[in-house]
Amino acid sequence: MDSDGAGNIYLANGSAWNGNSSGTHKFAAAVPPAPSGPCAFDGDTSCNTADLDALYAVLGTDVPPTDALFDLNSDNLVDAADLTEWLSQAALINGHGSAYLRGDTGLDRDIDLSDYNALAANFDPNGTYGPYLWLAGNFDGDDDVDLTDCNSLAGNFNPLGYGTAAVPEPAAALLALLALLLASASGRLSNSG
Ligand SMILES: [Ca+2]
Ligand SMILES: [Ca+2]
Ligand SMILES: [Ca+2]
Ligand SMILES: [Ca+2]
Repeated sequence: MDSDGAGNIYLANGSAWNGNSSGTHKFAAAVPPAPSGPCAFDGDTSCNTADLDALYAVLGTDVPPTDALFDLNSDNLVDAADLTEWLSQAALINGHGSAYLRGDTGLDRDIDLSDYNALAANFDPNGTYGPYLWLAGNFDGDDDVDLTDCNSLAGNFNPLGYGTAAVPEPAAALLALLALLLASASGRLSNSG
């Protein structure tokens, strides 16, 4: 038996396995398919911020020359729309029922003080010390961490976690109840006025 550099295995003529007289049998190497999809941006199969880092490196480019792998919405551009698509597809692949949200620096399904602190530590509206990655609080893939990024985080702020099941946390349930009470109270006021 012999093998070559490509991983193919050859069974030499005359061995017990040999079924013909033409020479050698070649067993083709099983070539694993190249990883594809949103998790493969950085060359592995897990969906995490490393893929976003790779996406940011080619954001604002055309396909081709950029690899079509990054063009998740197939419009021959790699831009913010593909980032949005990644957040949706990657969350699904990781078993979540809704997309990751801008503001969640570590993709841990909450947007809390630690996310805010990451953004605050890197706040740099002119991008002087950039470019910045997703983990640093740059949620739109440009070179800065500015008010746009801050507004994304503030708008999605949810320390209890987002996209969770329908059973609300006690605190969230309390807030929802308060909102209902306020709404019905103001409804009564406007009806009586
Ligand atoms: Ca990956
Ligand atoms: Ca695209
Ligand atoms: Ca988070
Ligand atoms: Ca930004």
